[in-house]
Amino acid sequence: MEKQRIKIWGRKDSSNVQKVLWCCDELGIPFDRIDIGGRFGGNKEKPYLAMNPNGLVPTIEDGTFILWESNSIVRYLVDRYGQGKLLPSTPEARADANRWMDWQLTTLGPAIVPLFWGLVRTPPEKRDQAAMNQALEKTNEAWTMLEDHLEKTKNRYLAGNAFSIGDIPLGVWIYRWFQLPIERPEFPKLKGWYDRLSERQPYRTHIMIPMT
Ligand SMILES: N[C@@H](CCC(=O)N[C@@H](CS)C(=O)NCC(=O)O)C(=O)O
Repeated sequence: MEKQRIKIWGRKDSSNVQKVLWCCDELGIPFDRIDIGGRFGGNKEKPYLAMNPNGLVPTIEDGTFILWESNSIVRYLVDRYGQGKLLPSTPEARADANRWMDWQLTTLGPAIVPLFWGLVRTPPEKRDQAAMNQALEKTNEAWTMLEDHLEKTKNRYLAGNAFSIGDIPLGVWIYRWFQLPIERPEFPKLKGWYDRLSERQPYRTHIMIPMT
């Protein structure tokens, strides 16, 4: 499938936009990105809502095709342009990759986002310490599950020994986790996985940027 330029709507410091940017770079998909959301605004205005009724970023336009929901976008890009790249080769490993993508949305995300907001986007005097303690506990529990998975399987990446689509949503958050000014338990397997991701240029370009 020939790669045409796609349009990505969303600010580059959004974790969900970053998944899409990282994926595009891994697959060599050319794109134009438009700043929207956060301090740029625009995402609650009619023209944007007509594309994405959630009023959240990211949204992509690929020709006449419009899509929102970051993990669905990543799956679409791999399906359309990946030619097998980033997709594990067996149904079991593909299911594993999908499972960790879903788990980021259902479990790790809801645990870590309040912690991130408290520490990075809220001035110290306005922080809800009790809520942050609870978020830290839940986040530690979630990462422990992933640490155990890597320990048990001896996988180098989340869905096998090759980097795949399954690494993208959680890979965005492992960088943020290691940057947060907190005391962290020892997670040697997660650290090894994070170090491997850090060797990838697209990861360094789109994910390892200052947190704002
Ligand atoms: N489930 C959605 C969540 C999207 C989302 O929450 N985006 C955040 C940024 S990470 C957003 O648009 N926040 C409002 C804003 O940036 O103005 C997805 O994965 O795409």
